[in-house]
Amino acid sequence: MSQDHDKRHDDGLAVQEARPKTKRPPLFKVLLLNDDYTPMEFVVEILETYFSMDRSQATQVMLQVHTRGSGVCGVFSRDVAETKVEQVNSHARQQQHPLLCTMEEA
Ligand code: TYC
Repeated sequence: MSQDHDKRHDDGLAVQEARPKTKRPPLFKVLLLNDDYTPMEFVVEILETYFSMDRSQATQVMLQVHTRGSGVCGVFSRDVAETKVEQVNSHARQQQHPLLCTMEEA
């Protein structure tokens, strides 16, 4: 029998177990983009409805998008971010607003 794996003839070396190589799944920022036509009130309602913001938070984020060009609605797992983007864009299109929602890795 090989002595390499025989614990009775162990040479005293401790062997470090390999760390399980798991990576935390990436997170995604969901962003709203500014445009010249979507009414401010519609954007505020989007932020309340799909991102659970109260009116004052929603108004702040809407104004950030309006003045800076874009703003973060929230940070989510890939699946949740994709669903929010889809829901917001489809709702905006139904109401014939050009509002764009997008996502990027956080
Ligand atoms: N710029 C738009 C307006 O003046 C308002 C607006 C805000 C549009 C945020 C899009 O994501 C947006 N009516």
